[in-house]
Amino acid sequence: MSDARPSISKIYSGDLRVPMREVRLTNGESVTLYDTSGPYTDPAVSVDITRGLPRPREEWILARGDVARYDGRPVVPADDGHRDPASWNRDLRSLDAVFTGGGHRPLRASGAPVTQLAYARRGVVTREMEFVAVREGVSPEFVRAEVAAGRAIIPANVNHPESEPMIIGRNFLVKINANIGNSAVTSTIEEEVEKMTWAIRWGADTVMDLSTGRNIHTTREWIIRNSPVPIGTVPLYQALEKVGGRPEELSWEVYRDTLIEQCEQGVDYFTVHAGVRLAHVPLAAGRKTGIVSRGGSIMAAWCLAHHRESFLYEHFADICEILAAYDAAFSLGDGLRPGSIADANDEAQFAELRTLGELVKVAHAHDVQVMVEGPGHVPMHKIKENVDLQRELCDDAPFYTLGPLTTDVAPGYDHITSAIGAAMIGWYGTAMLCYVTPKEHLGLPNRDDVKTGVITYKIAAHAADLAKGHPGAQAWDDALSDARFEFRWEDQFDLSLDPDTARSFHDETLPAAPAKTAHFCSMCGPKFCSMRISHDIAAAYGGAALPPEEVEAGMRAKAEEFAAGGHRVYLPLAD
Ligand code: IRN
Ligand code: FE2
Repeated sequence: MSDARPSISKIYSGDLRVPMREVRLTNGESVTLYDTSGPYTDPAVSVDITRGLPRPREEWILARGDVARYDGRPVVPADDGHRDPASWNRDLRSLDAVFTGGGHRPLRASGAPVTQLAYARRGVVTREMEFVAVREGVSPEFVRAEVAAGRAIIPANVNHPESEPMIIGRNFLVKINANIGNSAVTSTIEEEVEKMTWAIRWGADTVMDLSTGRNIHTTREWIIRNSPVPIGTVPLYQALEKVGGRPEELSWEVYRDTLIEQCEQGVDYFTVHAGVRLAHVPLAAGRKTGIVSRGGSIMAAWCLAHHRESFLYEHFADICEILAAYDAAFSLGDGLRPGSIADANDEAQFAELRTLGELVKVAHAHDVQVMVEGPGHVPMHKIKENVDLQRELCDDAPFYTLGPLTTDVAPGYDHITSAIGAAMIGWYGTAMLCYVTPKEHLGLPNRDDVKTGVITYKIAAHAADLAKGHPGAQAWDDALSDARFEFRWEDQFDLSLDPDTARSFHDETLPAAPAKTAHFCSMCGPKFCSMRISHDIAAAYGGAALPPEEVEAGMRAKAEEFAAGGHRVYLPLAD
């Protein structure tokens, strides 16, 4: 994105300094767009990723007077490689650059829950709610009421003061999440931070760090300290690392400690696969593609190995108490989501959804914010049922889906097979869409894949916003359409989701500067540009509305002209 161009700049609205992207058009007008990119696109701020971002929320959090700082880290089990400070230092020494922004001393509730849900229910409009209201163009009271009703969540851990609050709910703009994370075939920590900043500059509203393997704690520390968007994780992945990758070795204690560790770091929301109950596992046995969720298969393996009910399910209330103390939100995992068109909407999937509905009520009873994850692979005609059922069973808690992919036959293009489903499910009311990149099912996404995934999902989310009639959504389209119709090429590029690509495609065939003001493009050429012809017609009639008789006479004359020309729509090029 050419943020250096004077036509696109970062602005801040009001006392809370809500960031926005302003596009100044060549006709003197300007358009303000939602901006997720953080301080990275503000030329006035220089970010040193080894120190972390400024902390705009810190003051708000402390002013509420209901959290306390730990004096040093409270629980560091000696047998835990990932939590032993000595091993962190070992990790740090292995890096090229050392993270100096550490010394982050975690906050925790000193009494009652410190969640946005708890405040909203007490009638308190928090700074976070005010911030979100400005971003979304709605009243703070509307935000509070939606959060209080459990219809929307503001993922905002008290230990992530670097974040710029955002809201996830069916009555707000549809959001998108980008997954990043290293794996055994690993990338460096700096590369992971870079993937996060890259994803948000193209519009990711949240980022999930799905790292496994080495340096998992340190990687996450770097990502959170440098992220202006909420960060989500799946704590089960790190817990599994701690027990050497053997699911049957997992225990509630290891999981609990991992959860606390991540709450202290500032993770804003957690995928918790508590809906995979022992009794659900056999339901997936007859499926075409079994259990495709990583977390789901880990929990299924644990349940079968011990022949016991899931410890996540049994300890769900304990998990709620932990999350309530930091205001981390739930993203209830869909461990039994269908992994193929054949398995969509089957009994395993919906049995899990019924359990998730139960768990939503438990979370709400603890004042913990909660959203619910959804599929997966679902053909178009089976999508709506998913949303209707989720809404009914989960008390309107926000739905957050992975696509869904609407067909299985296009590996290499699953950002597209899934964006079709994402646009539909977003239209039906899904609040957040988890992106799918072209590498889905094939490999780890690289930088280009991340960008393609984000842009593809911004398209799906915005298409849904338009269809839902979100106030303000269409203004962006109108501005771009006007620019297109009036041949303001630079404005068209600047207003697009991916200005760089739009500009470079145009340059491929018409690189000369004058082409940026030309009244045609290379697609139809000067003679056949429908937009230019429309202008000519308007100009021929003086550009003003004519009386009906004159219009009719004009039409007749044009018809005769057309007949005299031999009824040909496409004229051969004369030159
Ligand atoms: C989103 C909706 N359904 C699943 N997701 C995402 O899948 C979730 O947010 C997380 O990023 C990832 C978890 O994958 P597994 O462990 O369920 O495969
Ligand atoms: Fe899949």
